[in-house]
Amino acid sequence: MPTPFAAQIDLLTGAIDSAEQRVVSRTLDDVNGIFARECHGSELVYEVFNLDVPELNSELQTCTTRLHPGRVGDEYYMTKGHFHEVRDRSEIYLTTSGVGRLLMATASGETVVQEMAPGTMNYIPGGWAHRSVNVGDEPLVFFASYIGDAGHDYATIEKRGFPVRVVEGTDGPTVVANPRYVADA
Ligand code: S6P
Ligand code: ZN
Repeated sequence: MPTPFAAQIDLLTGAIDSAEQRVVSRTLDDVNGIFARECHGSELVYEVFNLDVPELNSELQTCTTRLHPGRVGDEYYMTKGHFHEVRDRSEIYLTTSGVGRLLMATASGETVVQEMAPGTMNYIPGGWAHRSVNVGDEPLVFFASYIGDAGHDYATIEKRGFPVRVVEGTDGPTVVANPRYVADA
């Protein structure tokens, strides 16, 4: 059981001033396969700063994500996206810097796309896969908190993709159907 703790979060960068954190960095090589086009290289796409707590449903995991600006073809940089391993575990996001879109989809393909901007809180109910997309020119930074035993299922999204993609259109970010999406059998 953790004891009470506090941490300072830099709202512009997502950096957390704690020694007790686990940092996950994803490069273009790491996210190859999530975009319509292939991508390769050591350029950073995003980083996640995790303040780990025990993986119990009585605890709350807390972390920040810094998603860099950029595109692969006409698709904006985005996270891998996942369902929670324990499907009914919910999560909240609070954007602190930058602009983005939050894609959410159920296993049956129901899809919701929400805006992410400083001060926006997005509630992700259990059972909804989630992926964030940076549609701006600055890093998209958000704070997330989720039920401690949620875990992450990346394999389902790797196999099926998301029902929609966010591409740069003539009028800015545009949500389009993903022709490669594989619906639940
Ligand atoms: C964790 C939460 C976020 C993501 C992070 C990176 O449940 O949803 O902290 O882990 O934004 O995305 P992904 O899909 O690579 O984990
Ligand atoms: Zn999550």
